[in-house]
Amino acid sequence: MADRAETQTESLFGAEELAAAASDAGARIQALRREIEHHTYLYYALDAPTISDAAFDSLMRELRELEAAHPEFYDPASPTQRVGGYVGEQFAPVVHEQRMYSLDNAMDLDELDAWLGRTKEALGREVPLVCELKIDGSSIALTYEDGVLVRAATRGDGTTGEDVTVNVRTVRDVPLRLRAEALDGIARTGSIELRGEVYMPKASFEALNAAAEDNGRAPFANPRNAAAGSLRQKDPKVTQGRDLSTFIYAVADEHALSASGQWELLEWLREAGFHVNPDVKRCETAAEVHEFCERALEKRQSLPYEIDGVVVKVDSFALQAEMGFTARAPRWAIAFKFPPEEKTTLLRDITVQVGRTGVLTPVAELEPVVVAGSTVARATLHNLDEVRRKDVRVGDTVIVRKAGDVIPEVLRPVESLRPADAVPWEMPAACPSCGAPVVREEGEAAFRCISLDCPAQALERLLHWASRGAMDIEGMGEEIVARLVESGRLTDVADYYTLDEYELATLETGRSKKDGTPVHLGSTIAAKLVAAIEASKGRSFARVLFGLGIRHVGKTTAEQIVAAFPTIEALSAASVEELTEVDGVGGIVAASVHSFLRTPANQEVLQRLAHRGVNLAEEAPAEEVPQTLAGLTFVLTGSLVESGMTRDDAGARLKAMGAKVSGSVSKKTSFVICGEAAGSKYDKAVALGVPVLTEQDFLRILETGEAPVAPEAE
Ligand code: 0OX
Repeated sequence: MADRAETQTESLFGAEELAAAASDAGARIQALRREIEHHTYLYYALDAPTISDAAFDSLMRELRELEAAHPEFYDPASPTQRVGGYVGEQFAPVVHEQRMYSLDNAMDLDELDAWLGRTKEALGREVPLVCELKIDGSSIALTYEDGVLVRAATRGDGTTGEDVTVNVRTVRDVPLRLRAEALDGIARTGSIELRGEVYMPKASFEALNAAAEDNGRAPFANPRNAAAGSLRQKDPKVTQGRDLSTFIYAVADEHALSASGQWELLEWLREAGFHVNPDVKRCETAAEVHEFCERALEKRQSLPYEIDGVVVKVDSFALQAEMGFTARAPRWAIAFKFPPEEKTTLLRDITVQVGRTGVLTPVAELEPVVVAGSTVARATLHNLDEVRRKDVRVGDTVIVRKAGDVIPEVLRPVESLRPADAVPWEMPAACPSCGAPVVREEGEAAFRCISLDCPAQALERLLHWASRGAMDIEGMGEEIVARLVESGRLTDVADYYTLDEYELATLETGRSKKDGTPVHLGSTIAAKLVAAIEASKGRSFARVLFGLGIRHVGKTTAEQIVAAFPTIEALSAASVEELTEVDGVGGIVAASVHSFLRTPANQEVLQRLAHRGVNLAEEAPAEEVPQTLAGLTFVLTGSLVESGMTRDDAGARLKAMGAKVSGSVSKKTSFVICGEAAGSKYDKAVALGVPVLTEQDFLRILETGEAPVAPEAE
C-alpha cells in the first residue's frame, strides 16, 4: 500500500466549509467523518492517497476529541469506532440467509477446458466470462443495513458461520459505511450482503511468525490460517494489530443490486468503497481465459499476497441463474487451482536425526526458501533408499515443493548444477547421538541405533511421554526435558514422578546475557510443572501404553490393546498369540508388545510407574454410553480452544459414543469438526461437501448425546 501523499491536494470539503462547520460541533463531526472516510477509501480501496499520514492522523485526533466532548453524536459507523470490546466466551452463530457456496476445482488445464466446454454446451454458445485471482484467505460475509456495516460473519460450514463483526471492524479496508456514490446502484432498500476474502499479506505473515517464534509461540502454518486465526481473536485489539486486508468479489443476492453481472458488480463494489482486486479480466474466449491463468501463475510469486488459483465466472447474472448450483457449488464458476508450488534451493547438508525408537532419518538442511507461503529450511529425506533413489547430494541445487501444500519435500536435484566434487551420500556407521554402531534389520529400510542408553532416544522417549497425545504434561517442553536429562535427573519416564518442586525451581536453564550468572526455572513454573506431572498420573491406560513408545504401537493400537487387556497384569501375561487376536494387532505388533513387556529393564520402569501412582488399568465405564454416533465417521481439525480439550480426548469422547474417528477427510467422512485455525482439512471437507461442525456443535453433541444432523443436499 502506498504511503499517504505528502500534501493535501484533494478534499471533499473546502477550507471555508470546514471552517463554517467548526462553530457547530455536530456538523464538524459529520464533516470530519466524511472527510476521513473519503481518505480511507483513497488509501485502501484505490491505493491512491492524497494527504499525508500526519494530516490524516490529525483529522482523526480532532474527531476523537470532538466525539469525546459530545457523546450525543455517537455513531457506531464513525471511523473512530473500529475497535470495540472483548468478544464473550464464543462467537455467536450466524445463519447465512443465502448459503455461502464453495467452488468446484479444476486441477489442470484439461479440467478447466472441460468446464468451459460444459458451460458452452449448457448456454448454447461461448459467453463472456470474468477471471479473478483466487485469493488464499478466509471467506467473509459483510452485511450493511441502510449503508452501515452491521455484521461480519465467517463462512463456517457455508450455512452457519460465526459473528466476527467486532474483529472485522478493525480491518482498515472494510468500509464501515458504503460510499454515498454507490447507493444508487442498490436496487432494494434495507440490507445487502457482500462477500469476499480476508487475507494477510505474505510479508506480514512472515513478520508475525518471526515474532511468534521469538516469543516461543507456535507459528501459523500459512497466511490463510493466520488470517482465519486473527479473525477469531477474543480481543479485537489483537486483530487490529494483525495486518489484515480484504478483497471483496460477490454479493449474496444479485437482485439486491442493479448490476447485470459480475463485471458490473466489481465496478459497483469499487465505487461503494470496497477493496477489489485489480487483477480481473472480462474474457470472450477460452484462449483469453488460458492466457489469464498463465499470467496469474507467472505473477504468483511477485504478488504481496497468496493466491492459489484463478476463479472463472460466467459474467451475466441471468446466465448464472440459468446454470444454477450443484449441492455444494455454483455450476457457473470454477476454481482453476495452481499446481503445487516448486522452488529451487541449495542443499547445504544432510544431517541425521535419531528418533525415539532409534531410527536414523536423513534430513535435508536447505538454504531457507519461501514455498507456498512459508519458509522451508529442512525436509525429511526419509531413509537411505530415498536419498539413493533421488540421488541428492550435499552441494546440489534441489527442487523443493510442499506436498499437499503443507509438508516440504525435496523432489530431485538439478543435475546440471551439481558441483564436480559432490559425492553420493552415505549413512554414518555410528549413531550421531551416542556413537554406538548403527544396524539395519533384515528387510527394513531403516537404520537404527539399538543402544539402550542412547541419549537421543532418552530425550525423545521422555518428550513423547509428556506430549499432548500421550500423558500431556503441560509445559514439559524440549528445553526443560533436555536440561533434566543433561543434569542426570531424567533417564526414563518413571523419573518424572520423582521430581520435586524445589529441584525444578532451581534447575538452571541458561546464563544471563548481561552478567553470565545462572538463570533458573523459578518457583511459578516449577509449581505448574509439578501439578501437571501429578495430573498426568490419572491419564487413561491407553495413553500410558502409547506414551511408552513401544514400536508399532500408535494411539489407536494402544486403545485396541487396552480394550482387550485392561490392566498391566493382564497385558503382561498375554502371549503373542493372544495379542494377535486383538483387533488391529498383527504378528509384528504382537511381537513388539510382547518383547517390550518381557524386557527386564522395561518391567522395572513399569513397576516404578505403578509405585508412583501412574494409572496402569483402564476403568470399566460406569455405565454403558448410548452409541448414538454409531456408523458416523468424524475428523477433528484445529484447536478446541473453547473446551481446551486435546483432539485425542475429543476423539475418545466421540468413540465412546460409537463413532469412528479418522485422521483424514474423505467422501466417507460424515462430519469434520473444526476448531480454531483449522487448515487444509477444513478446505478438503468443503471441497468434498462434507458437513463442517464448530466446536460448539461438538460440545452440544457431548451434552445432549444426540447425533448431529447433516444439512440436506441441495
Ligand atoms: C477467491 C474467490 C472465491 C463465491 C461463491 C460462488 C463464486 N478466493 O478469491 N470465490 C469467488 O466466487 C465464488 N471468487 C473469488 N475471487
